[in-house]
Amino acid sequence: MNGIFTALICSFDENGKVNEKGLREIVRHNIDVQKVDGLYVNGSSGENFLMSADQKKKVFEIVKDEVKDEVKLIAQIGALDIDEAVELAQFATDLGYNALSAVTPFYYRFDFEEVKDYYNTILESVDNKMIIYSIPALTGVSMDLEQFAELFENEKVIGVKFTAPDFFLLERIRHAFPDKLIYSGFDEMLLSAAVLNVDGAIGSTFNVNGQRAKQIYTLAKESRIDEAREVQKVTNDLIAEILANGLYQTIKEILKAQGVDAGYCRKPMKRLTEDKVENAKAMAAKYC
Ligand code: NAY
Repeated sequence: MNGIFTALICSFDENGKVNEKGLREIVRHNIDVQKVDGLYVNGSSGENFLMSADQKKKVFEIVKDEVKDEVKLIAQIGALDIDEAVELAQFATDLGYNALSAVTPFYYRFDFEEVKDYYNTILESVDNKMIIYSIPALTGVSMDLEQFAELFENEKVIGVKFTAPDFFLLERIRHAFPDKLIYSGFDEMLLSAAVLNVDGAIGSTFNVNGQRAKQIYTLAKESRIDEAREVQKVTNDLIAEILANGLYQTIKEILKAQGVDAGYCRKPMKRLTEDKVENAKAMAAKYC
């Protein structure tokens, strides 16, 4: 389960329906062109929190059917409706997903006991492993070292997707839990996280920049830091342009420029203006 995992973008048609052909093409592009080690399915980048449970199931099915056993698969099943989270956990497990991940429950400012109960409830219902999905900037849920330690007491909790810029905490978790898996979640900080000896990374921009992400990760593991820094610099030039243009929409337009039917985002995410579509095409020509 080590290495570079793409936080998979999903293709939707003009009406917000899952575009199966496009989704399969995105999967193939990630495996055949970006050559990533695995896929993280129905995360933020997959617009998970904008989809119905049926749509999420459809995505899990299509991706597994396309991938078979070519790369590792992590299913993000976290949901505010805990019954839905349990149902999706069982569904993805039955399909053969290698591990589950669940975002920390958000919106209602749950206390830590409630967060812990959420993970234990999901894990009691399913025979699979769990990667905590921590993304404080979007959920408002920050956990400290002691709280991660409590979650890690459950042996089925095998690691964390750490999407935060707190490298002090990241180092403390790494030091305290050498046997848990830590995935870096901010692509623009991949080199810094790799130097701290994370086990891998999960990122949205790997849909279009996976090869460079693999280079950064591998070079850092080989202590070839000067070379890794050069690749991170080009990567961050691209990420800065993507963020300024509209994150998920731009990734989709870059894919389209390469012949991948990446479709549209679901509402209320907006469409790119023509100018921004042109910007994305220029990024594809320059970086991909
Ligand atoms: C997810 O679940 O899809 C992720 O969290 C992937 C991590 C990404 N975070 C978000 C919120 O999209 O790849 C990052 C991020 O897009 C990238 O670093 C640019 O900031």
